[in-house]
Amino acid sequence: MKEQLDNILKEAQDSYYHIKNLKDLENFRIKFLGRNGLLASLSSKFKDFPLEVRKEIGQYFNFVKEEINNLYLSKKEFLITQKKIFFDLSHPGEKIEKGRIHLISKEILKIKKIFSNLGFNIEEGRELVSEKENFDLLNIPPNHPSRDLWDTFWINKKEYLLRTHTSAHQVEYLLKYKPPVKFIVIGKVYRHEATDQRHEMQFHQIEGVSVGLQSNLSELKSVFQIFFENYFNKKIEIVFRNSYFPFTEPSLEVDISCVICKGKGCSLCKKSGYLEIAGAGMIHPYVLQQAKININKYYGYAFGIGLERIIMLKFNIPDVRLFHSMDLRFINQF
Ligand code: FA5
Repeated sequence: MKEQLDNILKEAQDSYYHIKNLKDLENFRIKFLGRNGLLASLSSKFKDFPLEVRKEIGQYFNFVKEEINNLYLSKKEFLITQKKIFFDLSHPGEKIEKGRIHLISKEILKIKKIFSNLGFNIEEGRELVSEKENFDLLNIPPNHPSRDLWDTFWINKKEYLLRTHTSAHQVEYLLKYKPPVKFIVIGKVYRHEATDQRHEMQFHQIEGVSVGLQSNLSELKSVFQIFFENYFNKKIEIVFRNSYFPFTEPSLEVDISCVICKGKGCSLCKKSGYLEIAGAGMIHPYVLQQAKININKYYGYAFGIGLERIIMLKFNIPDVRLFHSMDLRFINQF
């Protein structure tokens, strides 16, 4: 029996050098290690031997089996590595998983186009802004209670912060362009707040600003109407409500009918049938003055739309946290 095992091992060692590809390797495995292979057929004869002999032969059998298995594994690793390094023209191609543009980035491109057609310049601003830009210039002085509306990620002991809203760029671009002017600032904002279906710690806003001789609330309403009809590709019911922002007077909040429950009331819209998608209003004279604009001549309106909120309504997405979840089952749907 030992001699037979030696012969099998020798034969396996010789065959090892003739294995050229994965098909040869599989034949090798079947011949020596397979269920009906050479080793398996020998093991069926063990029962004919007395117990002591059987034990000794069993050990030697295991040794030979392990040697052959090691030959098999080392050749397998070699062939796989070689296959990766050398391009085999006859081998069928491997499917490569393609990346894709994230839904948010895709929608930003469409939104930029719509506002550009409406005559707005497109800006992005910076995510890191000063306290002055995010608050003071917007009529929100230190210790003013309205600062609590925006839970802030401060940097460098309150000198800089991650912008809590894109309104932080209103004065900057008004100084840059001079009226009459229309621009949007689109990008990521950050808030140190608890998350839920409608609230994330990082999300995107679209800030719109128009300053001119006749910029007024009725123009703001028609810009909203045109924007949303173009974006959703259908007529949209928009509701304007009174609100408060220190940098607009009067101030408005803008709601759209909830698509998830079709206005019936669900957990996303807090059972109201509507989802808040933007803040807006006429720019406060204090802010216009910070931008060195003659407030006896020019008026301005501004708005800040929550980007994720409108994408949720467009694509029936029930939870804002899905956008940054890195869950490919979500991302690959769009
Ligand atoms: C503002 O941030 C104001 N800067 C908007 C503004 C601009 C008012 C210009 C007047 C003039 P508010 O905090 O309400 O307002 O946020 C605006 C929109 O961002 C909300 O209507 C909502 O759609 C979205 N939003 C607010 N917080 C979150 C959040 N945590 N997660 C996702 N979206 C949010």
